[in-house]
Amino acid sequence: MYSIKMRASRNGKHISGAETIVEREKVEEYVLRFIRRAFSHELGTPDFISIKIEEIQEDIEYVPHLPITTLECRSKEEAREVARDILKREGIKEEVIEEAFKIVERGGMRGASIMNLQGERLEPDKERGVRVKCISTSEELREKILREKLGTERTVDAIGIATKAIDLGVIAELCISDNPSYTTGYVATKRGYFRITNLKERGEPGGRVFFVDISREEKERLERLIRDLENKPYIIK
Ligand code: PML
Repeated sequence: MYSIKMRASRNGKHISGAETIVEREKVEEYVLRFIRRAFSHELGTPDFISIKIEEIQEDIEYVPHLPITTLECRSKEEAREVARDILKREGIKEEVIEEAFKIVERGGMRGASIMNLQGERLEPDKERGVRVKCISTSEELREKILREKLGTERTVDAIGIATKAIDLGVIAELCISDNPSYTTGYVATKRGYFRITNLKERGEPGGRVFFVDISREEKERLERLIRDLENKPYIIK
């Protein structure tokens, strides 16, 4: 199996990224798909595209996807209330949730913030955050999501990230797209992947926060989690 990673930027500013894990026969097809994706992003036309192809040496984890539910909300206020309720059910306190909303509202991070149940940010690089990599949504799951209208192409990527993070012990994820016109976000927990419409207004920034039960002192646990989020290969079925 091969990992393919794409990132595109303009004047050094990130525009889009994508990755997958595929069999040798699918490599060319995905490289083409990723190049097309890089050139059709609403944030602009890239002046730099990097494509990295690597053979995967480690064992791959095959994990079933979190069940997908869409919760239709009429306003950002209603959507945020829905998100809060799901997070509170996992034992995350109101004030910690508000800290997480501040991070996504500020935007500008390429990766995720990692926040513990005390509301402390644990990611070593607060500008960049932690990038969940080495992950692929199976072709069957992609087709099912699109055919049954469970979500969009963005859901296909995000369900991979969310399922991997929860499988690695993350309690919950809050995600709002950094794509200006994509206002559907989600909260993921072990109970499922809850798409929430209107989680932001058009044009607002976005970001990701992983909630974890790890204290500041547990450095080894944190390092292991970050290493696995970044490098452990997963295929989501
Ligand atoms: C992003 O990567 O832009 C975030 C994706 C959010 C997907 C929400 C959905 O399932 O529609």
